[in-house]
Amino acid sequence: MSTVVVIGAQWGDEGKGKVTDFLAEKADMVVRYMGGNNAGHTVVVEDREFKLHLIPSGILYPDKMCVIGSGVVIDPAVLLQELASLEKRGVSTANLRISQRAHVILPYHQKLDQVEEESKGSNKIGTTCRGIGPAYTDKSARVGIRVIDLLDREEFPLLLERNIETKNHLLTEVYGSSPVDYQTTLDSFTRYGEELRKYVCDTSVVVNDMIKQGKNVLFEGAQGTLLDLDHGTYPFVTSSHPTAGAACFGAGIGPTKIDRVIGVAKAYTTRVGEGPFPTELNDETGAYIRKQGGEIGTTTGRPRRCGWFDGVVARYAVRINGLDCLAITKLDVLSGLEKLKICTGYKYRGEIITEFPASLKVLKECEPVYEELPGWSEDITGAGKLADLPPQARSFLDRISEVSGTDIALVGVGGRRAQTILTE
Ligand code: 2SA
Ligand code: GDP
Ligand code: MG
Repeated sequence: MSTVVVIGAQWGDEGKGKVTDFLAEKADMVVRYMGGNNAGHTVVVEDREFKLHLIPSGILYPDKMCVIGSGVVIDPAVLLQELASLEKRGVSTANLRISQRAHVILPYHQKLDQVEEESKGSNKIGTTCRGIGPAYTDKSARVGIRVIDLLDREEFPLLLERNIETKNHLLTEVYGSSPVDYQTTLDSFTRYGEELRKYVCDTSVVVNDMIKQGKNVLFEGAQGTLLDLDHGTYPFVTSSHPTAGAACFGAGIGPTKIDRVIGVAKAYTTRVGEGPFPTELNDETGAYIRKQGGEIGTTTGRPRRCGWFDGVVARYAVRINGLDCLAITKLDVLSGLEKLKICTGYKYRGEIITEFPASLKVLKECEPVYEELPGWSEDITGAGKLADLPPQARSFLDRISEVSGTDIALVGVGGRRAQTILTE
């Protein structure tokens, strides 16, 4: 296995948590390298469901090292809650390491996320309102507060004071909202820092040491390729990089250290939040998929928009991430549909487009070109190998592989660890 990056090949929620958990059995370390508690990764172990936001999915195994890298933005209150809730359920968090260089989400980030969204009206992004965008904005503007600063009793009050002054000006004068209180924030965040101190270190050293020793390291992506700040449906994206390249800078390793990249995609497509979605189904079939697939946001509880598998998106994800293969999840959700569709291209002003367009104006005019395939009615949630699947399901997978231009290494037929088919 060696070093493997697991990324979302669509708009997030492809089942990265489940796939990471499945692969983690053979891993020595699992690293989260990007995003924050906007992410919601669901892992089902036997009958117990875990919804992880910041902590890598490997934490559910007692012997795996888990790392939150420098590319992640951390809301310490949420992280402490997640740690406490895992401990309460008997999951040890002793193997967690947190990067000194990760940036901290402060209460003004969360407030700014909310008021900025409100001020956009119908142009809102549909963010998770967790302060992710404003925290990454501060990081880029070089005024962010890092975990190492949070732990510095002299530095933290000064940085906080400087930031709170400008953020409160924005909050009150520009957005007409209420300010954030300096002393309350200082007290609570100093306490959070002390509680987290034992986990904090230079995680790049830890990850590189593991790789040097020839150990198996998994890099768990967050969100999806089409939400990437550079390559997604900008501006309807997150403020970080869900694509594979980010595993390098978000974990502090070089590109030469990555052996394999796996893209996770559903057998259909979902999106949560605003923004273009060419294969969206605003009909009974979309509602059927939402219901069968339990397509509700893991973090915010918002209903997810549902549509057919989009081959243009898949090919784009293969290219942008250099995917070696795909893991196709939630095939079981399509059982019972008489006809299935796969989008093979977009029709734009009479011409067929096969590459994902950058312009949202063009995208808006694109009509998906569909290929129709027969569905199956059998329950496939007990299938343990490809041969157990109905021939229609196997043909559907074959076509997804052809249209995407890559192999399928894993197929998900249910939310549990065991409901995973290895194709080789
Ligand atoms: P943000 O909060 O600034 O990152 O939002 C910007 C856009 O990114 C989308 N986004 C997501 N899309 C899918 N899943 C995500 N995680 C949660 C989940 C979402 C939830 O696992 O279900 O619970 O609503 C996630 N996080 C961010 C977001 O919808 C915006 O379109
Ligand atoms: P992530 O953000 O990519 O980790 O995905 P989420 O956890 O937000 O959403 C995926 C949902 O699908 C979770 O509820 C998973 O338990 C579930 N899931 C993952 N793989 C499968 C599968 O193959 N079949 C079914 N029915 N559910 C799955
Ligand atoms: Mg999710």
